Amino acid sequence: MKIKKILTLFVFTLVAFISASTDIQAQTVEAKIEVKNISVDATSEMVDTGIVVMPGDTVKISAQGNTQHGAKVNWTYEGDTSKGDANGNFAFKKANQFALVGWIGDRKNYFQVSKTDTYPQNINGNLYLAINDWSKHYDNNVGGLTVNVTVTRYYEIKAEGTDAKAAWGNGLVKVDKGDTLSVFADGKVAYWEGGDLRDADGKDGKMASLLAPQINQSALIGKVGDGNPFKVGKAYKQENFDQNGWLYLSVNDEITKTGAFTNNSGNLKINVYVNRPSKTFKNPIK
Ligand SMILES: [Ca+2]
Ligand SMILES: [Ca+2]
Repeated sequence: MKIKKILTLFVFTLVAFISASTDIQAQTVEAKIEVKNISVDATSEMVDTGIVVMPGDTVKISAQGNTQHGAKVNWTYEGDTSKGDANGNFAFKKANQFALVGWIGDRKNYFQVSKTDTYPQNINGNLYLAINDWSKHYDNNVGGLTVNVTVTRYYEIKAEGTDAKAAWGNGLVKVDKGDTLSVFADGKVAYWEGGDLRDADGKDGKMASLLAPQINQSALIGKVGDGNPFKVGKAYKQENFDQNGWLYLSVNDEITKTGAFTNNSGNLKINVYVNRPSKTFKNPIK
């Protein structure tokens, strides 16, 4: 009872703090980045999910499908839970045999997906996945898992001076050729503290000084790698993506005007969905 009270107070204080800071400090973003249909082939010793996990992120992983390792016995992402840690010759000794494991950046910080609620915090790195088997004995494996990863992140869109790179911020997710990318944005953007709040579709009017001069002002904009910026607005969808690269999102403010990217306010809630195309596993289960 007491703990619940303290927790409620803590959450309330946190919410109050977040809403106070969104009103006065900067353009804040709550982004949910979901990558669906990641193929973890049982023969792969390492699969890069195309997501960089940042300190403070919340990570959720779910998996479907089966794998076989020698015998015609199907294992889910939980692996063989009837035994303890795999040990012996297994690639990931402190995880169940044939279980899905993941790691952020350094492989030595691996975790078993089905046994992990809280992922390593304060680590910055690519999220990798693999299925636990004997090291260097992956070729004979059959089947694979289809994995969804969701990362929730709070950050600010902010840049000092005329730093366009900072205005675009960190890459949110790696988009590959053939992916379907959808982005939905709720919330408001203001060009300065206390300025008019506009939705992610922005306001009419283009200016040479904008981060994306060909797109209307204060709109939510995106780019993939070094590609041309495109308007995201409140809703964006592109099927069968035609380029590879990191997805960046920003608001279309005047980057050639020093200070323009430090004084914004408002709060955007952005949902990014990357749907990978279905793949056939190297050795399908017969
Ligand atoms: Ca094997
Ligand atoms: Ca501004």
